[in-house]
Amino acid sequence: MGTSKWTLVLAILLTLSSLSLLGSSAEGSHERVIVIEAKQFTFEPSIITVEAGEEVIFHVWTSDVTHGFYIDGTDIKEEVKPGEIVVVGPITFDKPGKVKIRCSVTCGPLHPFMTADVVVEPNYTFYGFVALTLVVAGATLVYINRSYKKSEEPTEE
Ligand SMILES: [Cu+2]
Repeated sequence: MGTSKWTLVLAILLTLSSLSLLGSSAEGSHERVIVIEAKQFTFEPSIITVEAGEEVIFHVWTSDVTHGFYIDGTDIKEEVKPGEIVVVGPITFDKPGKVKIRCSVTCGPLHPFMTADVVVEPNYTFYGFVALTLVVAGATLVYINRSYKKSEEPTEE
């Protein structure tokens, strides 16, 4: 009796965790393409919002002179020449927060100010799945425990 109880609990937990894994990987498996225009002395868009763990690919092009595309804290440093589209990535930003993109090719007097921000937001979908899994698992345990206690109560014959 005791063994089958725990087998059932284990089966439920496994099902739930694989479901949440499926959910989170489905969320992260598509690569998002973000097109960025470099021009004196800005990137367009200059604020790029991504989700933590999301896979993104940058397509960078320039509408005037040669620019650079450097992502702070990474070894990604590309040169973007007129008439070219430079594909950067796939790259994932794991830590919520802000990451700077900088022009790494001197392109004019305001070159040092040519930056963009990647705003990395927490992966709410993933945390939602984890929370849901825990709540359902907890409720299931309580329920199973109760129904077994009932059935183990001595019955009068
Ligand atoms: Cu530049």
